[in-house]
Amino acid sequence: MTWFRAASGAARLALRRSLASRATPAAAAAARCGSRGFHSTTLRPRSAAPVPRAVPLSRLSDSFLDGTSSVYLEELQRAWEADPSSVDESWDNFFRNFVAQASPSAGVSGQTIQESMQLLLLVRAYQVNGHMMAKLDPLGLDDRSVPEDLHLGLYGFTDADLDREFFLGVWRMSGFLSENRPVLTLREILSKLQQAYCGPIGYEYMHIPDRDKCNWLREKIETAKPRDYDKDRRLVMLDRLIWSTQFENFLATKWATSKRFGLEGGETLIPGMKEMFDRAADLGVENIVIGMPHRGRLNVLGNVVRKPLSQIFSEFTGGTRPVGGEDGLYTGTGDVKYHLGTSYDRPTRGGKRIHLSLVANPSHLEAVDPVVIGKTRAKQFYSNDADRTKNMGILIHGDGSFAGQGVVYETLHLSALPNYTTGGTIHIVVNNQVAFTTDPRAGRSSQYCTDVAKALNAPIFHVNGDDLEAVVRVCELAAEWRQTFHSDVVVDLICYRRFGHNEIDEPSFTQPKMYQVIKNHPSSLKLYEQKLLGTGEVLKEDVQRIHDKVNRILNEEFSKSKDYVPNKRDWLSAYWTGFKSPEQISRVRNTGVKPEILKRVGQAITTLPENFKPHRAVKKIFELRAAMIESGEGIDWAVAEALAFATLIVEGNHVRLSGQDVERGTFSHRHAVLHDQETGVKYCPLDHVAMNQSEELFTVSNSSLSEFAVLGFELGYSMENPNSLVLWEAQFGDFANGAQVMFDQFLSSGEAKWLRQTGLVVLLPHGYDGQGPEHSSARLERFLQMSDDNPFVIPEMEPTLRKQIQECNWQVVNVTTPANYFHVLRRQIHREFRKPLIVTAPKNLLRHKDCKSNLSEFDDVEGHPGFDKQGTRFKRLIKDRNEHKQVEEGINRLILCSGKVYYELDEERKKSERSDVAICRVEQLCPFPYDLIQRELKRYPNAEIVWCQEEPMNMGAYSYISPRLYTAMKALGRGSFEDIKYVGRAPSAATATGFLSVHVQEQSELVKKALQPELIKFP
Ligand SMILES: Cc1ncc(C[n+]2csc(CCOP(=O)(O)OP(=O)(O)O)c2C)c(N)n1
Ligand SMILES: [Mg+2]
Repeated sequence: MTWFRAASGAARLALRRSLASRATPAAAAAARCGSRGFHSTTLRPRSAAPVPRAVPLSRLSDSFLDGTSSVYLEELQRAWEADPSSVDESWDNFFRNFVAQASPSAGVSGQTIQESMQLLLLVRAYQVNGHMMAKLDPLGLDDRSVPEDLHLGLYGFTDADLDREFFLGVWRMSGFLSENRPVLTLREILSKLQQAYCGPIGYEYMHIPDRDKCNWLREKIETAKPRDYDKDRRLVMLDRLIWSTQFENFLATKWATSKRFGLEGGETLIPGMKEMFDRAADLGVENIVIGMPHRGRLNVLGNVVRKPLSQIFSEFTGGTRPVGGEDGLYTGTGDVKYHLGTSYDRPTRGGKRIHLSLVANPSHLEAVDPVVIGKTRAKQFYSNDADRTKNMGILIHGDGSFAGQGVVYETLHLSALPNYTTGGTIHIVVNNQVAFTTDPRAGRSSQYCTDVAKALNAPIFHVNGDDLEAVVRVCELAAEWRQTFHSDVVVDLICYRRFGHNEIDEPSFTQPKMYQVIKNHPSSLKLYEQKLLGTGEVLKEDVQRIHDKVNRILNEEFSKSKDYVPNKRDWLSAYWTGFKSPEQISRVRNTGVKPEILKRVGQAITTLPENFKPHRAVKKIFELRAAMIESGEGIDWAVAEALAFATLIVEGNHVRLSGQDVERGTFSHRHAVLHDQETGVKYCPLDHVAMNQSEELFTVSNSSLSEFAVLGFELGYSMENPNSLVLWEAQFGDFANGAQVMFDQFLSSGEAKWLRQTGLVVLLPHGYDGQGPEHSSARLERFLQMSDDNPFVIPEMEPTLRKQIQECNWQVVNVTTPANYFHVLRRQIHREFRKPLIVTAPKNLLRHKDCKSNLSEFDDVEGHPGFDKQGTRFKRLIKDRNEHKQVEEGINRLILCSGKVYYELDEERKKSERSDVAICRVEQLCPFPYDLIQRELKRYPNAEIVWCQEEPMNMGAYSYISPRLYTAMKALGRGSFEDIKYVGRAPSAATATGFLSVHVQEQSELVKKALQPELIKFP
């Protein structure tokens, strides 16, 4: 494994650096004083691009441009003429191209090597920096200075040279520098360069360290004539632009005071997207998953995704919340119109159909990015899209958010990871040159808002958003790139925002000059109409006819919208048919597995191939695991988890676990992937549990070091198909807050807002073992605080009528036995609805001598310990381990607790011989198991009720438990708040002490206090 991924040779890199380091004083000065709008750029000294072959660095120590070089070159040339093999092969090629081939033309014969070199550098300068002279700003406000390396003078040419002929061919180069080119005058060379690189499109691709990719682009950019669209094609583009423009106008007149975050100023986005999708469909794309922010969303929904306009208008009026009607209609709490998602089939120009889904998103800009990518990847899995050409993700961004939000970078970094790649995402930045009220110069430190994508070697196409045909050209090119190279590409659509941030905002407060210009600036539609009318190709009547048609349809749809009633649940995508909404009762199912299946898969996951050489310690672990399966005793956490995965896989489900270091496991307990110590070959036992198991059916993957994007990715993945158990594991639970937006905006509230279910499992290692404030707490309290079950109302708990979990926004568990972990994972799939599951996963219980289960607790055999009245299931509460009768009057204290503190309490109870104390484990904290808690309260009528936790009082489950426990007690006449005795750490700002000795003392004090003979004081 190398430490770098790039394919570039070190020599090429060094050459670039060598050239880049020679900034001229003028360039350096420009860099210092330049501002940072896209239109007011810094001049960065650019590197020349690579020569065909790496040249020994020693020969590159002097500049190509100074006098010594020419002496050097002349010497080289003399040596080459005497004996071509005496010089480096690259110089041999160079001389063959520039001297030998140039000789046939009389005009070229005078061309010196020095001039050839300089011309070469000039062409390179245009390839690298031509975008700096491109006419990108529709408002013409850019005050970019032309980089010095685009000036002829820098290369020693003057106007007198303009009509001299030059030969430019370079070995193995496409486009302008192709060796097959005829000779050209300098004037022609310049004009072609400017046409290619300095028109309405600015190309940035010379950062891509791949000759073939650059050549592919050069071919498209340099040699192709600007694409001439025929009349029919132009009429289609015009039609699409009219739709885009009229749609916004229509909304503006009908709802003059409503916020809609209109697209005005960037209307060419819509025809651009449509043309991109048509091209993508021609190239084999069948499914597109789209993520986008507020700006232009309604327009995209209506015109691109083809959500019925009557529905959009109805939602705009605010009248969509359905009343009565269909059984089990599922409405949630809803969201504002510019956040909703949807999906439709769209016919394409080429006569195909393409399925488009727009993912619902929160206001948090860019947060939807990884969700879209994860969903796309899941679509690829489920459609066997091995080369990833049928399913594609498209992300639309704002200029401010693309540059500012870190999740953009995190998401880009997933793009080439084997278990996260989707074969390339197309990014379109709607770059209106302002973010709310903030100018680019205050919003980013980079020249372009898209610079972040350069880190990933994505090509970037900046385009003047007023030039419809240029927009269409780059949109098509982006689709072609994606389908050819299966990697990300960026379209930077430079436009403007005609109105304020939203329609009721005043932009001139903060951008007065820009808005003076915008006021008098014609729309892109006007400009395109003028262009077409100007050529005589299209007549006024043609244009008017389209306008009339669009207006008529908009008005008809508006009339229909008044009677629009949503009559089907829109949350069910194909795979979800039959799944229940919270309003429909779902049966509780058992999760036990037949003993013979347990044995069989148990053997499969503990057996290694014969010639495989695992690490000694791992070998031992696998021997122990095999013995556990064999004896059926002492099953530990890791084996229980593997059994859950394996049994789900043999039942045909897809299982995917991702997160940092999950393959081995942060605590070296999982060993889901083993490494042969001699060959380095990997082996994943869970890949071999079902017959002919496909490679990806079980996926375990170490992720990049990201929480936000990786959790988002898995969330998106989990939403595609309910028959997949998708898990994300944090390294330690604390780190989950790096993905807080995902928890707040998506996981805890996504179903309520957008009616989309997910059964994503989040594993958050948690527990106080003295590792300090940053490795102890998963911030359980936060997840509990976001739970939406009413603390003062006991819901229906009768098993056949119970919908408690369905009605709750998610489940939070703190499980203490391997068997219970097994069942809670299996429960995620063995039910007719999906709910996120937050698991505070253990650390020291992974190897705790008492934290073991017997295989009989995993099976479905009546009479076995796991089997109770209803069969074998996840236990929401674990009773005291001593067999107690239905009523135990002799018990003086009932300790309720959750998590690993149980084992410490039990140990202390043994030591202090307190047979009058019962300890119950609340395994499922949320939703609160009222029925089981009340059962235990009744069992111990005389017991003092204690809540014991190891977290500080303001953390852990205490705040969540106490009102619910109070509600349960009150219903039984067992007292009030003051009768819930708290034992745990004192309130604290930090989650834990950093001193091990203090930790040990605190821990032993709290455990002792829970078992003290005297009554415990409140609180
Ligand atoms: C994460 C996040 N921070 C702040 C905001 C508030 N906000 C809404 S729109 C906006 C400006 C966005 O600018 P840009 O990305 O350029 O998109 P535009 O509105 O210009 O299309 C801001 C800061 C937000 N929605 N999300
Ligand atoms: Mg913007």
